[in-house]
Amino acid sequence: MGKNIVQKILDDHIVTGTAQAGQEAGIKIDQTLTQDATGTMAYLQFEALGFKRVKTEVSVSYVDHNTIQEGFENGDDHKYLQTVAAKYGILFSKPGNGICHQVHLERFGVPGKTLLGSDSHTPTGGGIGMLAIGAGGLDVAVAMGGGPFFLTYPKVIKVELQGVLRPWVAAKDVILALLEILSTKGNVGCVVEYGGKGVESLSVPERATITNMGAELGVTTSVFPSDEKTRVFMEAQGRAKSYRELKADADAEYDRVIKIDLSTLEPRAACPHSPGNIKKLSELKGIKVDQVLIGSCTNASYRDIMLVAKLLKGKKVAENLTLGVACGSRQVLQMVSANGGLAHIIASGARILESACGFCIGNSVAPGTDAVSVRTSNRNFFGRSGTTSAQVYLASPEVAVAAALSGEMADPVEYFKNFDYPVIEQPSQFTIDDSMILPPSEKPDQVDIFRGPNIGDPPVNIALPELLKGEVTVKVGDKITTDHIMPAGNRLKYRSNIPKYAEYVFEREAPDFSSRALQNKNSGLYNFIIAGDSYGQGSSREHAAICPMYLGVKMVVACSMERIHRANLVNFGIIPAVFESREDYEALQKGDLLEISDIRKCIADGNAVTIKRESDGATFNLRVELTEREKELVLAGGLINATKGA
Ligand code: MIC
Ligand code: SF4
Repeated sequence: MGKNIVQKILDDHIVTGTAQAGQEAGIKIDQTLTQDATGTMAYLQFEALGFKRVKTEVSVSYVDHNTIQEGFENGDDHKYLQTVAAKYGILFSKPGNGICHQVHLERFGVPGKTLLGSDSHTPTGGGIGMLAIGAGGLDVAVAMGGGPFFLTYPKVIKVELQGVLRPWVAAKDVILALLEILSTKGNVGCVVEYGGKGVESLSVPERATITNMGAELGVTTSVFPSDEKTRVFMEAQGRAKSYRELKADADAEYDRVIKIDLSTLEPRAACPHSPGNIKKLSELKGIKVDQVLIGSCTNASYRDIMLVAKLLKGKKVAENLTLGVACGSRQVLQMVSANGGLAHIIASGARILESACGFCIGNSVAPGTDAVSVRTSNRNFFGRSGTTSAQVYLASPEVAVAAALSGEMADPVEYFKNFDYPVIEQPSQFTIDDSMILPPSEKPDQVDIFRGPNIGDPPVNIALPELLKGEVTVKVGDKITTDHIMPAGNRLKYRSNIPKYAEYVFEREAPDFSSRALQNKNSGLYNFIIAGDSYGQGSSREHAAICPMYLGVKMVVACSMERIHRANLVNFGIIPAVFESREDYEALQKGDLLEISDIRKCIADGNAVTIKRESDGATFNLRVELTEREKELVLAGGLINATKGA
């Protein structure tokens, strides 16, 4: 039987485990990327694990998230990251060089290779035919040290693309259409592989928009074939030598096939407050818009920004609204400034924002009270923009410009009907200037690592006790994202200071959580988090596990859980348990005192776990499905303890 692309790459990289869907497999990682908001902790862990040099083919440390730098903390983190990179053999992409995923695609992505990144949108690399996976920083630290990355050998969903997109319908509409079909939950353990004739019409940056936002499906990653379009892109990036063709065998099999006819798609938007809440623009037109933001790792390629420039040329942004534009990388910014595109954007009345994450993570340009914001980014979780009452819609650059010019939601097909759709040709040669990517030091022994006062040691956990007794310190609903658990925005600067950052766990959901949990911890009780379906959606931030661990959380019990967050919990010694029935979830309440008398034995034996509620003696059955490797981590109190033999 032939192989699909996912199987080909995985089978080339598997070093341990079983190549069978649902089983755990360990794979070799060729490349890693980190960004500054997750990277500081990842490198602190790399150091704590005692590694002396990265063993990957390429490891890059990007600075793109915390670039507002209110106070000394982020600047210090950047310096720490730069010195660590110089010492341990890592390339360092300076702030201003662009967003990690965009820069990595341009300068480092190689078809057929594996990429592990401490950011959930690492699957952007699937646009160039990589198997690119997002993970917690600790998993990336292990991979940098040469250890395997463990994942569930996936089921593969083929998305068969037919036809060609109509003018004004964009790559973003393809992924929004897929989100409409698959939704944001229930896809754990799957990879999406694109195929079909329709693939040929999509450029690498368009494919990358699709694989980037595939993260919102909750799949492990998404991947496109590597073909002539890939070759042309790599050649234009001066990297033709790294190109290789990659396609599925004709008789490859898939677990599911979904067909999308590109020529029938209409412009869409994800409505507040979920990337899965999709509506067609025809249903949204007329909604007044206060803010339009174009940028992020999803839609800020040369193609996207040039399209925006051409659409804005000679026009003015509507009076009632603010438009902000951020190029995804310095390469894009250099090119659109050299060819005059930037001048049209400036002349239209747009604000030019830094080539960084910026607005996407809510650390700048927060909308006003009740404001409607249309963005080309990938997440519109409640409060993520920095304003809880804001209504954030996610859409293509085409939709964003139609809104910016008209002042309201407008279907670009209709709005631009008297305008020729600008075809943006891929340049035969992109501007190549890697001067903001610093190579590691040639004299690593002489590099002193800089540590500012905000940088603490990674917190130490204790091994799992035999008697687990504690309080339900918080009970949350369905689809709780890591943005709900561990807010980013203006709290981001505390990423390297766990005791301080831990004060903000569930800041909006349960403002008393942190103090209550700490009080329990100090009086010898543990904390339980009770949650509904799809707990831990969204980002890879391991702080959503580290900070609860620091506060004495030993178990999360949810109706279901997302992949990266579940792995992060295990890495930090928190048991990821699942309710046998939804009624049990309904029955447990905040404040309940719970007890498991023989938890170590249950975990070690792989038995079902039963919790007893102290007040009435009621019992609740839980499933704790852990591999032998994961059991060891949970029993030891996390990966660092297990590695050090604690
Ligand atoms: C995000 O888009 O949510 C982030 C910020 O990039 C996160 C990483 C982080 O929290 O630092 C992600 O996607 O993993
Ligand atoms: Fe940055 Fe936003 Fe992309 Fe996350 S989703 S990497 S915050 S641009």
